[in-house]
Amino acid sequence: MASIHGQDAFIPLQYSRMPEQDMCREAQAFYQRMKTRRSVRDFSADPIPRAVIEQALRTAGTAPSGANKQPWHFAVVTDPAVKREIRLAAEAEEREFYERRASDEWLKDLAPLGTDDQKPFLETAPCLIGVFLQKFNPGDDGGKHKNYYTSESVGLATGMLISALHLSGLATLTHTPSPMKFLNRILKRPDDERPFLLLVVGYPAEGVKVPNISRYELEHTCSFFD
Ligand code: IYR
Repeated sequence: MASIHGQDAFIPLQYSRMPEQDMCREAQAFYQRMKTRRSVRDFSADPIPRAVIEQALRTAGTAPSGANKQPWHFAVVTDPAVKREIRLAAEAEEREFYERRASDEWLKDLAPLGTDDQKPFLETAPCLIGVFLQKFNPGDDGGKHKNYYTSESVGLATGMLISALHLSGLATLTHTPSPMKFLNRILKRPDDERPFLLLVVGYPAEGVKVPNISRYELEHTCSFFD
């Protein structure tokens, strides 16, 4: 068989077919667990296990990516001083957003969420994960090579990260202060990386409430060509 760097180019897939009954049960069980995931904006200050974060990041790293370039970087923050710096920078941007940049329509769409320019959760939550997108990679020659389908790849990895954290018993908020270039400075990432989003991670605050919103039925989001 062809080999690269002394390794087989292809290896057998680890896979065994499941009985249909088990497939349906697994699909149903996964949905039942995933549908309880909600974005949370009020976090407990209790610390969370580092091992859970690391394992969830490994899961994120199994996402498919363009040409397997894995064009992501995750900056994990638990240092209170760094969290504070991020909060202050994010709130400055959000003030601009709520007072000037956001259109009336956008503000109307956000009203049910009850959000404003105050982001105390950026300090309260025990962990923030800055997700960065790498448009380029150094490659084996140390040059500057373009990555492929980077938004899709990083979006997929982030979705898997959120799922892994949720199934491990942690709450998350996908936060997108805009613009968030300040994250490059604070988290010491190179200029050609794009801050993709800021994931807030922790236990939900005791008795936290979430917006009373619902998800579309399949009829609304899917079409079938059987
Ligand atoms: N970044 C702002 C506004 C905001 C925008 C969207 I789209 C949301 O789904 C939620 C919030 C903020 O975090 O308040």
